[in-house]
Amino acid sequence: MAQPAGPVARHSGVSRERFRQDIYPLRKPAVLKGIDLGTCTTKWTVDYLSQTAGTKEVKIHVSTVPQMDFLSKNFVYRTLPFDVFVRRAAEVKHNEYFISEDEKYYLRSLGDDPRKDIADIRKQFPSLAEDIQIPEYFEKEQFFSSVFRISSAGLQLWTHYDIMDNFLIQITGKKRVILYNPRDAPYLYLAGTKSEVLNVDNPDLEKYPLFMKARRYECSLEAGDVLFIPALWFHNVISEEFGVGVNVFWKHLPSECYDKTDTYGNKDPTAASRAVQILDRALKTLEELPEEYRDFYARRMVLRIQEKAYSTNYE
Ligand SMILES: O=C(O)CCC(=O)C(=O)O
Repeated sequence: MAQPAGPVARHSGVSRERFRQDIYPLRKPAVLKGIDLGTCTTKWTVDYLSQTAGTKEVKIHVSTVPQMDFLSKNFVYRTLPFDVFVRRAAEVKHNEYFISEDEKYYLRSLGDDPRKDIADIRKQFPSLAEDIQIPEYFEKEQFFSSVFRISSAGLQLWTHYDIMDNFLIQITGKKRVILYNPRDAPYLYLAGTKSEVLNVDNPDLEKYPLFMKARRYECSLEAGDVLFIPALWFHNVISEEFGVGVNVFWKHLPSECYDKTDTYGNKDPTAASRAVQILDRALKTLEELPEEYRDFYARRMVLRIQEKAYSTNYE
């Protein structure tokens, strides 16, 4: 059994000004309904997408099970022309497949050279980008990336956080999104930016007993909805239908805080990475002490971190 879910606020017809003044400063997820997203909401059928974007090759995740696990890597990466990928992702059983006839597909689009280029649908998919009006509720210079998220029905993406604020714009299809407050990170059994707890609806509480302490928020996204996911909020996404999303990330910290080599937008801010390296060195230094002393000084260090670095201004 999962924790009872708290609500995610829903707002209709939110203007840029209202978002910036009333919603954004709360630093909480919110579903924005009724925003004009352009013609994509009616045009982006499977036929139109395949004909318009054509045969451009895309790297996709292919999985025999709906619950994709990044940590145990229960999926494989394959490449398909975009039109073939969209048709396959929209069907339940496949005549042509990689592993099994009911395999599931997931696209998180990338830059042309993912080591150097950032995903931007205006560059990689210009003919489709014309159809979408991205709600620019941030300054133009803050824009970081725009990413296609296209998934088979039933597919579930592991719980993770991103370091930038983002809009998950659901153009077609339905999703269920489960979110956790960044403050509940201690209960999520993290490995890097991802949680080990895959089955958030029915978690293995013997293995993950603290998971029940994580406050759960849940919302449904219908075609045309935009979910604001503030940086560091954990999210797990279940595609209830085949659907197309566009995920827009923007930098809300000064540019110099971000890792310049990060084309995905998921590397920790450079000061956080440096602090973690320093902590690792401190832990190595503590190993010079016998256990009794190591324990004593480690606890004092934890107290010092709590006193000096924890925010008091945090619900
Ligand atoms: O919609 C999805 O498939 C994943 C979305 C996501 O991870 C995000 O908005 O950061």
